[in-house]
Amino acid sequence: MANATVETPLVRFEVEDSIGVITIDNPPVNALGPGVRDGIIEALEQGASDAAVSAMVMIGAGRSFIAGADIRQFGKPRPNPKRPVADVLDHSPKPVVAAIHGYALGGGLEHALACHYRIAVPSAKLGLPEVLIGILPGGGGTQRLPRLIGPKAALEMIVSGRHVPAPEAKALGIIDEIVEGTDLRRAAIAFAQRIADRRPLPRVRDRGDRLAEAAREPDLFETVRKSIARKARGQKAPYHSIACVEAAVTMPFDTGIEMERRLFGELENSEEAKALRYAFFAEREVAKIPGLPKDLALPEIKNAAVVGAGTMGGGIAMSFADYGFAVKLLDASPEILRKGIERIRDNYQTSVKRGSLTAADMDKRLTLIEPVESYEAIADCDAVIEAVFEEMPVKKEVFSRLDQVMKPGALLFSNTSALDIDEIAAATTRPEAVAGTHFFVPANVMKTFEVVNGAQTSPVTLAAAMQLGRAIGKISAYAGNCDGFVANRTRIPFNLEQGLMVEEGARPEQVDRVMVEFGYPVGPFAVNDMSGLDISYATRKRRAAADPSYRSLPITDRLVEMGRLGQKTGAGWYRYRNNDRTPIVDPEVDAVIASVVGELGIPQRQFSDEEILRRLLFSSVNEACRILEEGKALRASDIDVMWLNGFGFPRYRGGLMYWADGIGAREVYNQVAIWHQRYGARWRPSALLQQLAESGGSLREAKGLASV
Ligand code: 3H9
Repeated sequence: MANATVETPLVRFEVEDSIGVITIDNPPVNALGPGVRDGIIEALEQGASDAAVSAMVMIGAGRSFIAGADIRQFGKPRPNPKRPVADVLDHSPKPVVAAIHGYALGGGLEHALACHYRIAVPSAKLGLPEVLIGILPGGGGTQRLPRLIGPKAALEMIVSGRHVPAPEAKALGIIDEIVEGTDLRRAAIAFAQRIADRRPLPRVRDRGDRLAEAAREPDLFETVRKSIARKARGQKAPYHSIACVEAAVTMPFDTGIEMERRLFGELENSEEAKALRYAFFAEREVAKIPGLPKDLALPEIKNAAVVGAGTMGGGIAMSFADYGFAVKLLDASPEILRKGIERIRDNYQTSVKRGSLTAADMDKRLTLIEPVESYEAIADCDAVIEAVFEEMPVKKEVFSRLDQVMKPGALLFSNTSALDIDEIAAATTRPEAVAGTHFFVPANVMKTFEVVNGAQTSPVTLAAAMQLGRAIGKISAYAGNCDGFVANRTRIPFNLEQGLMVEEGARPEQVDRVMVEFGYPVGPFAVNDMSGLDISYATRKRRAAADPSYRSLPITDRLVEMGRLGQKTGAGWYRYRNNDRTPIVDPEVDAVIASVVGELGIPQRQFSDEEILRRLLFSSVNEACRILEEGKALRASDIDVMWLNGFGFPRYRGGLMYWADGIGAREVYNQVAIWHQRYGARWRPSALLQQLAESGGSLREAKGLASV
């Protein structure tokens, strides 16, 4: 019989069949916001003092156990709970069982680790993802997890921040029991009754057995530090986390906890943590399109089709298959289709060899991709994504064909990266069903998914495209229709300045070094070599033909004309040895640069690292402001999300606009204005940038004027 004894809005305590059930009810994800911890402590005290209670259960209401501390509270003054919940649990005279469904993350998992037992439904996910927001598990996680599962497995979880599925958590020893069936609460009460009388109470803090593993692997911590050196460059959180786990092995529990608390305090307001928190919320905000009715009934997309079996089309088809969707891959040429499927198989096989995919999963995914040769074969698909050659007449022909064959209600998407979506839509009799869905390269890997809203795109089509991106694991972001849309349009000035600085005397390897030191995984010239210099060559020719004032890049063009297309030909901006992707500085490139600048009579000078960084990024900031001013993007933070997930911008710097905001709109504007004087029209400051500079406004909070 249930008889409620304590009631706070956020935490409930009820006694049922002699078990005290503590329910955390703080929607949407039961984050440990203000009041939640105190509520839990009150409930634990209530349970401890109630003679009718023999054991307790901690469970989450709604869709999750506890997703962690309330991230919105970090960096702000906040009341501390009366005592750490874990201390109260450690001193509890009665056993407490954590009953986990949905997510037990960060502080949520740390609460569970301080409980005496943990059970979970099979679909639950557990993790300590603090490192992903620039902090470390500050609620005892770095001390308890290694004691429970051994330092090696704990390090892997804490340093990666990954979500561990319940069955794996059981195998690791985090979970005591997996609960089948639908009633977790009932199962938890039954479990609590079973263990109610067992003594001593199993406290993770008292365990030492698994820590001994570290002695058998004396290099463990150093090896992990080395293994993350490249990825964690410029960041403190991963290293502080490792230091804490090391403390778990070398120090008494309470000393380890003190160290964890101290290092957590150091990280909470670090620049890296602030930037990563911003990125976390920006990635949630980007899903929201103001003005779209919330209750739109969206068509269900059960099967999709991709037109064009080239590299891009193949990557898009893989994106669907990777998320369990059946997809038809259409190409009129049987030869291209055969090669396309082969390329997909090769890609999957590489993943199998690397160990990131099982052979069985590869087979499953391959069977989801059905090659077809006729438009009629895709007519009944719910959505189709065109990924043919990037030329307007070709796109129009495809859309006119799609218009003839596709069933009513089908969504027609174009993967164009720059072309006018309205002109493409005009090739159909149903422009309301047409939108752009721009994937980045490689399509199956990159997360940015730009959804381009045409003048006639209906709200349902727009919302369905956004939803589709999320369904295949992408981060959907709104873009208005303009040449290059939002992501590429903000990136084009960067690419131009990169080429021009080399004409003026900067070395490609200097530019690459500056950007790698800034935090990019690879420098922009090395990236050009990876993607192939010939790709941008075609785009440049198209733009030059359309716009007589277009500034071409004669050095790059010369390299292409010499057959130096990048890694695929063994030479581009750099030289490459057989089967080795390490760029080697090549005197032949120096000769090309010298000859082109000699012909054009461009004076040469030295560049400081700072000038290179600012010239590349400020040009993009200025363009981003112009895009916002035109209402083609909704928010500056959306642009940051695109740069983080599409262009490799270092996440711990928050994104293009966040980074520039750290310098300040005034300083950015002043520099842009100076370069406008020196270099001419392409540096004309955007009106929005000027306005923000004058008003002291925030770049990262800038909003576009679009209304959907
Ligand atoms: C921590 O625990 C520190 C401790 O070690 C020690 C401290 C002393 N706080 O992502 P969604 C919001 S650090 C505040 O769209 P999903 C989110 O903003 C924390 N808000 O749903 C969104 O709000 P809105 C460690 C949060 O189903 C709404 O909830 N934990 C938090 O795709 C729905 O979120 C983490 O880092 C939070 N902790 O994914 C976990 N979590 O509707 C962070 C979510 O206004 N969270 N919100 O836009 C996640 O990874 C995902 O949200 C989760 C659900 C996987 C849980």
